[in-house]
Amino acid sequence: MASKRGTVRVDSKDLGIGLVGTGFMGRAHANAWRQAPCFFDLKRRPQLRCVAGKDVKEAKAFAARWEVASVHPTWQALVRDSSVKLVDVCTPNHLHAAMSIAALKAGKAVACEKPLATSLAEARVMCDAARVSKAKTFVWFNYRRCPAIGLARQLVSEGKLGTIRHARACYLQDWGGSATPMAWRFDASRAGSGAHGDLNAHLIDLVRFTTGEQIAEVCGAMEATFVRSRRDGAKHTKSTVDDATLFLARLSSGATASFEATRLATGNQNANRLELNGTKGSVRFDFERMNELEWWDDTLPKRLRGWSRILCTDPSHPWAGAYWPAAHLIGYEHGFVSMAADIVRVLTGEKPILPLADFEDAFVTQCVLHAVMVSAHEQRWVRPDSFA
Ligand code: SOE
Repeated sequence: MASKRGTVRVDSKDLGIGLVGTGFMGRAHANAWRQAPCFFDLKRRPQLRCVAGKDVKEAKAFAARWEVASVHPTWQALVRDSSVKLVDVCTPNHLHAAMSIAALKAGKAVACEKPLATSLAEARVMCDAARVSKAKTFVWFNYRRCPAIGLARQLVSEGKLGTIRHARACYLQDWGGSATPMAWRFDASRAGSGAHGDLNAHLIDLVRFTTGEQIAEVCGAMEATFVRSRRDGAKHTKSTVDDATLFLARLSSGATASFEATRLATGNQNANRLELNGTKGSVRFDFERMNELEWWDDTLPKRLRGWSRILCTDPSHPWAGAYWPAAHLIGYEHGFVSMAADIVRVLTGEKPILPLADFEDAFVTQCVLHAVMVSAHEQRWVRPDSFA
């Protein structure tokens, strides 16, 4: 039965979403839940029932702007709300575990921002809680849902690249210089790590997702902190995370891989790049040109070989058909919209367009993040699966 609370339409058949966090990701997710049923045919309509944030006034302003039906004074109250079927966790990393575990104990599905946790130990407890509750879990690795990344995965699984010999992944940003004031992302007690958990988590997930392989061993890891103190209002506060973390890896097939994550790559604003080189061809992706996938087909006669630039906006590309006519570009927010739609599909017994990461899957990525730290500190080869 549809009813109205203020100006917000609430229907009991809808899938009630409770959102925790009103920052950058809170906005990206609120937009996604609202847009998903407009673009995708879904069995149930996700409905943002309530929001909670660190500040009630801010949460009220957020609710008014994004048309969220109600505001809870605490995240605990939101988890107890019986209209909430899925708790969406978009908070700083140190809060992921407590919120997700409480929601799972209350029998709710959970969609948690990446990285899953600030440490391997925390991630393990979250995974255990998910296993016990049997509720569905999801982790917002949004870049999986770029149509170009989906196409890269399809080309690999169709054998178009042959055997993958080499993966090159880098995520280069430049917003973390000394002029950038203190924020939770620079505080190890709240973020866990810096560029490593924030950016390498995406890269590790993307290499695993597109190649279908695991990261068998890591070595040559190097982490660096260049900015040790940051302006924090009138004072200065210690910046306690890595600004850059780089490492090498071997995939389960034996292929080599390199990973670079930094927030100090001046001039590279959001260069999330992936290159896969195989025996029959290669692909290249750069998020700064997210609608494109470049493909080299090495099976063509030599005189015809060259990079082709595929505009991944055709209805035959994953998710693209839900949006605009071919060649009309999509943006950052569409990855979240497509992910919200795929989450609803899973919750209503349908298949997602391509697989989503759950806590179990994100735990595997967390093991790689952890192995890299061990490799950096002990200067040796480390197997991520030794922590599983
Ligand atoms: C900040 O570094 C950030 O917003 C990350 O937290 C996101 O995961 C990434 O997609 C963009 O950069």
